[in-house]
Amino acid sequence: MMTDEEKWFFDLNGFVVLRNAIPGADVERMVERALKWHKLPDAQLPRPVETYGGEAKGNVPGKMRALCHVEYADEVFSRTAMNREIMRCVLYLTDNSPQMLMSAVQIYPKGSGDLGLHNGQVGAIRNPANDYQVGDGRVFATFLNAAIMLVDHPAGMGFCCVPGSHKAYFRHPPTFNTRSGFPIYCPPAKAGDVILFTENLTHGALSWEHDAYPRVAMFFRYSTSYATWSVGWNVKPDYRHLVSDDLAELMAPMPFQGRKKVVDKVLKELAPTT
Ligand SMILES: O=C(O)CCC(=O)C(=O)O
Repeated sequence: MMTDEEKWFFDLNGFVVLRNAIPGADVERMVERALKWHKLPDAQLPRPVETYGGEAKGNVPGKMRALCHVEYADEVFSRTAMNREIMRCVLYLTDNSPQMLMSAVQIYPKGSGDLGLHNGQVGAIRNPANDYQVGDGRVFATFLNAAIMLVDHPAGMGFCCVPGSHKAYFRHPPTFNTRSGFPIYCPPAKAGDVILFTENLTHGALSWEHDAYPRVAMFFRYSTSYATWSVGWNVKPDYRHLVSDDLAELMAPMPFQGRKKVVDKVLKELAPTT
């Protein structure tokens, strides 16, 4: 379900760019929702949407604001969480055991500042909840982030990473940062492109400095179904009726044995003749 070229690129770099994966009308709708909600304090947001980290810490003028749980508040987000291009890769990389962990639409005003480098493999022992393995012609990753660019990104702004750091052994020097130049890399991206990366990749973001529009990007995080991330990030019982049965199942944890019905359904859609 990933092409040989995608597997090669993902293994080498820790990310792959799925060009033009999101329909234009959905991109426009997500931007419209994000900018509308961003004008509001948390108390006026459609429940259960809320600012990541709480309003006091996460809604600071001039800084990036992440609005979470948006898949409950508008169908465009729940549809995109199960976008077939994203699912094609997430199912493959999790060995058909996915769990949608968390959503956030993020708004970055001009001058938002850099988002510091985080994650990256260090040493030989790997955390199974954020693992990366390759062997037997396969690639396996247990924690993935689908970063959907909702506006065109000029060179040198937005998502950046250290390609290959998902397989690093040494921690980068303490002085190394987003402004260190090579090997920092900022993949060029247009609205509708998805940068799908393993969370084991060292990544961050370069300050948004565009005059014409703020940066808007949507992040969906997926793990294996048998992992957990943080308490309280599974399907919200009070809002369960706002998402489809398929998405609710994708969001639910599931033990190591067995396979989610939604996985069989998506696999069938992806390869209807098998
Ligand atoms: O802004 C980006 O492109 C990266 C965001 C990120 O790394 C995060 O939210 O953890």
